[in-house]
Amino acid sequence: MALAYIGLGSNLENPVAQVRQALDELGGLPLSSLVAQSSLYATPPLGPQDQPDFINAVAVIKTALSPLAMLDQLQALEQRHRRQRLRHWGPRTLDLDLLLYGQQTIERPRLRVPHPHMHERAFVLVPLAEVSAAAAEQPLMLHQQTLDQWLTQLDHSAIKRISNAEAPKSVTVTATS
Ligand code: PH2
Ligand code: MG
Ligand code: MG
Repeated sequence: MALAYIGLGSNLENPVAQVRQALDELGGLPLSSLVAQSSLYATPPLGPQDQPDFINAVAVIKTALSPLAMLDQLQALEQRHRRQRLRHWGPRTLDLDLLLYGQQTIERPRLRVPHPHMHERAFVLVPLAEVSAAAAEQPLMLHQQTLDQWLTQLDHSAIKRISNAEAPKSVTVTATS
């Protein structure tokens, strides 16, 4: 089993609902369970500015899926949210990025892990910092710096938390009498 960190983003067709639903769906992936989910954040668009703000979040999943099998699942989920690839960095109903997979470094045509731009993006690192404290035993390192060090170098003043982190819905606690 490995811990996989997934970045979620949406800025079309009720983004808050898209992200909430995707968090639930991630918990239902085969051979996987949702370990933690961040708050939802409203974030100004990176890239073309003539598009709505994004809702971003990060989920942590414990999984026995391989990285490429996980990528297949994420892309199938994007399709179920009627994701279309129209414009580079343009608006989308749902974007699911495999940010980290255990300690692995993956350089494949289809998949690069750690996600090559994550350390430059406050809309990824702010929610990631929230969940990594809960999920990881040691501080996360990216390119020889901790997450906190990267965060101090980024402007995250425009990143607004809009809802609190919730316990994963897939984890149900049953009271026994
Ligand atoms: N995703 C993009 C392009 N721009 N901007 C924000 N704020 N959040 C995103 O998730 C995002 C973006 C392409 O994946
Ligand atoms: Mg993305
Ligand atoms: Mg993507």
